[in-house]
Amino acid sequence: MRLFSSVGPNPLVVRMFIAEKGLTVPVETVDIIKGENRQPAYLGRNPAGGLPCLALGDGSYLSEITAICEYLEERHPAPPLIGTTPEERATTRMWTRRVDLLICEPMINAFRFGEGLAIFKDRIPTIPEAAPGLKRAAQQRLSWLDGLMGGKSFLCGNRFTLADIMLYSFLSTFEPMGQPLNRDNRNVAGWFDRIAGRASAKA
Ligand SMILES: N[C@@H](CCC(=O)N[C@@H](CS)C(=O)NCC(=O)O)C(=O)O
Repeated sequence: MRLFSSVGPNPLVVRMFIAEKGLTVPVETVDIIKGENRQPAYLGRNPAGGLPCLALGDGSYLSEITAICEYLEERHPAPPLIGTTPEERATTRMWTRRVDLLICEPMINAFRFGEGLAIFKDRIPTIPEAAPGLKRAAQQRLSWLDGLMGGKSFLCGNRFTLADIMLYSFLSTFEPMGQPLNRDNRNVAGWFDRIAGRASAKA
């Protein structure tokens, strides 16, 4: 296997997942600021153009972070980061999808349409006027999440999972780029600091 990686929250999700699994996967860095990922060589691996992308070694490539992490979990079940029972796996997928749709996607689109507009305006459809509203929507959902996190160590209770990795990767990436963590959300802030203390957070 070989991981095509870059700056940004999506590749960080997969690098953290790999680190938590204790796997060693060679990494090739692609320069997304210069648009190397929008050139034919990379589009041949992932026609959607996004990073990361996992080369499986048989000539095939996987992209989309949840698909890559599901694949790695099936190939390397221990330690479980999605789950060992149908109930655990479904609960992880529920929280992963919630944080993805309600928080991570608004955050990253706010960046693409705001601070990152110069990079993205000629690559994807952008809606600059939506950036402030998307930031507000993500913050409102974080406050909603805060109300559900009391007494919980992780999004799935006492299990550290892909859902935590995903939310942490996005919050930590955008914290210094126009979307700071609101520390009034004490449960989320405590959770964030716990995840930041894991060795994988530096992956
Ligand atoms: N839905 C994709 C998103 C991939 C994505 O947007 N990656 C960003 C890096 S965080 C990227 O490649 N941005 C540069 C570009 O789109 O040109 C996934 O799950 O991997």
